[in-house]
Order: sequence, then C-alpha cells, then structure tokens
Amino acid sequence: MRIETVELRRLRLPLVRAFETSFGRTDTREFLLVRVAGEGLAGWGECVAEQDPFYSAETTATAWGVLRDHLVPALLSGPVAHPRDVWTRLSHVRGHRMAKAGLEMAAWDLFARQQGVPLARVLGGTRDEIASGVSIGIQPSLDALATRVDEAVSAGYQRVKIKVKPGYDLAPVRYLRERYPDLALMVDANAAYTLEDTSALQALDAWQLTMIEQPLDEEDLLHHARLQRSLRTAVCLDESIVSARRAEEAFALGACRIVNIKPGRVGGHAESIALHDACARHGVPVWHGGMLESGIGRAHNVHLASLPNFSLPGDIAASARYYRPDLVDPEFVVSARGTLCVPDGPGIGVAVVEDRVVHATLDHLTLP
Ligand code: NPG
Repeated sequence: MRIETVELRRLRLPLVRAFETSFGRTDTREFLLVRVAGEGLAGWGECVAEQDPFYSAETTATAWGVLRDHLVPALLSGPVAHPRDVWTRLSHVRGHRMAKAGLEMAAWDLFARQQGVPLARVLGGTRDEIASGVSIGIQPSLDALATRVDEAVSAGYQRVKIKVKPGYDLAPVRYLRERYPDLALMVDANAAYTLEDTSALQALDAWQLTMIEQPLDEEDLLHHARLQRSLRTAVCLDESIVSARRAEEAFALGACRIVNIKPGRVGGHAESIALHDACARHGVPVWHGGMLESGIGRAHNVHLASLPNFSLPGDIAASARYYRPDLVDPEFVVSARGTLCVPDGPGIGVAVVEDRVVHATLDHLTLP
C-alpha cells in the first residue's frame, strides 16, 4: 500500500461528564487524529496521548512532534506491503507507542478500506458484537456514585469499574456491593498505591471484585507479583503492559492474572494482536481498555475487541457517554444486553463527520 499524504490534527472536545481518576479531574479531552490517504482512499487513526503526562509519559505535544519530525516522514519514505509492516518501518524510533499507534491504526483502516472489508476481518476478529462495560470516575459522594451506577446498570452494561485511590476504596466498594450483590464490579487505581498499602488492598478481597486494575506504579512488576501473592482477587495490569514481551515478563513473575489491552498504549493493532495471542497462550483472559476516545478511536477498539481472547467486558461504551455529538456517523449505541455492534462496512465502518472534526480542531498539518 502506498500512503501519499498524512494529515495531523490536534482536537479538543468537551466531555459529557467530567472524569476524575487518582491522577486528576478533566472535563475536556485533547487528542490527535491522524488521516492517511493513498490511491483515492483515506484511513483514520486516533492518538490517545493526553494533554498532560499523568497517565503516561507521552502527551499530545510529544506525539505531535515525533509524528511530524520522525514517524510520518519514515512512513512516507516508501510503500509498505501490509499495515503490520508499519511497526517495523517505525522501529528506529524508541518508545512513543501512542504516537506510533495513531499512525499505524490509520494505515490499518486504509488497508481494510482498500480491501473493501471490515477492519475486524483483517485483524482476526471472530464476533459481530462485543461485551460493553463502563468506567465511573471518582464521585463527590456515595449517593452520586450510586446514581451513576444505577444509570449504567439500567442501560444494560455488563460490568462496572470504579476508580479508586488511597482513602477512597473500601467505602465505595462496600456500598456498591451491598446495593448490588451480583454486579460484575472491579476497581482501577491508576498506579496510586505502593506495596505499603497492601493491607488497604487486602481489605477489598472480601467484596468479590472481578479484579483490581493497576494498583502500583507502572514500573513495579516485582511489587505487583508480591501483591498478587498476598491477594485472592486477581490483579489486572494496564499501564505496566506496554508490549507482548512485557506481558511475558509479568506472567513469569506472577505479577497479574488478567491483562487490559489498549492499542494506543502498546503501539497499535499489530502489537495488540501479539499481546492478545501471548495472553491466550498463557491462559490469561484479556479485556479492551478505553481512553475516552472519540468515535474514531472507539471504532478501532470495537473491531479489535472482536478477537477471541477478549473474554471480559471492556471499557468501550456508547458514544453518548463521552461526546455529544460524537465525531462519527452512526454513533456507537449500547444494546439492552450490554453489547456494541462491530460495524460491518469497510475499514472502521463508520463515517467521520468532517465538519465536526474541523470545528474541534486546534492545529492541523498536512505532510509532505
Ligand atoms: O470509557 O474510555 C473510557 C474510560 C475508561 O477508565 C478509563 N480509562 O485508566 O484506563 C484508564 C482510563 C483513562 C482515561 C486513562 C483517559 C487515560 C486517559
């Protein structure tokens, strides 16, 4: 496939509802879109880096610079046979997995459109709908939390994840479990604890959580292994798992029993498939994470989550939970049984509403 031009856009969209995690609160989402064009068609990708380096080291500014100066020129330097070769073309650049993912995923969309098939087909997807869950930010009160959870449960979502941090953990978990004895419930700490907080995390063991996500720092695989040995509840890793190889290391250490896959975090679809397959070989279930993507990134996530080892509901919810309106047509809607349909048109299978994209754009650049 020959890619002739690449367009970068930095956008900002107001969130339907402010989102608070252990690392901060936000009511707008800044992100990058990447549009690759060649042979009369275009493919879209979304770079999930945020404005601030709080979830990960990458930001929209670092991604913009490395895409402009290194990644896009490398991709434009000659044809690639298949989108899985984009990773190799970019491999002289260390790190910057979120920036690479935005470009790599746009190439997959273009390739699938050129073949006239849904992206899921070329990725190896095996289902036409995916199980959907919600992620609920830290709330000002337990009443407010209950309202958010009630809404999600009555909309049909298959599981609820709540954000926790030291001092806001046992109380919301106990409150929700008493209210919802059978709810599939999990917590996500975004690396807010240390091994010294083990007893606070052990206190969660009594409440039938499906997992505790990323309790410790992203670099602390050994500490996660120690923590996992002291808990009955499964530890799930997100930030720590930047590649299939890192997952193999985590499994060898016993650092987790479940993995969250985000293509943006690991560098795109090819590395996500490698990670998905590595987890399957080790009997480790995976689920698809979310990063408050617009409909463009969300569409990529839905296609990827149709692969067979995504056996737990993901953080991929309906468009209306995030942006009104979303940037795609049709928007993603949740069914009464808590699923999202995998679009069956070519590529990501949803149309990008370009005037909404232009309206939300802060900067844009077309290369060469
Ligand atoms: O539904 O997209 C969603 C949000 C899911 O909680 C969620 N994402 O830590 O995984 C996370 C968190 C996040 C959001 C992280 C935005 C970074 C940016």
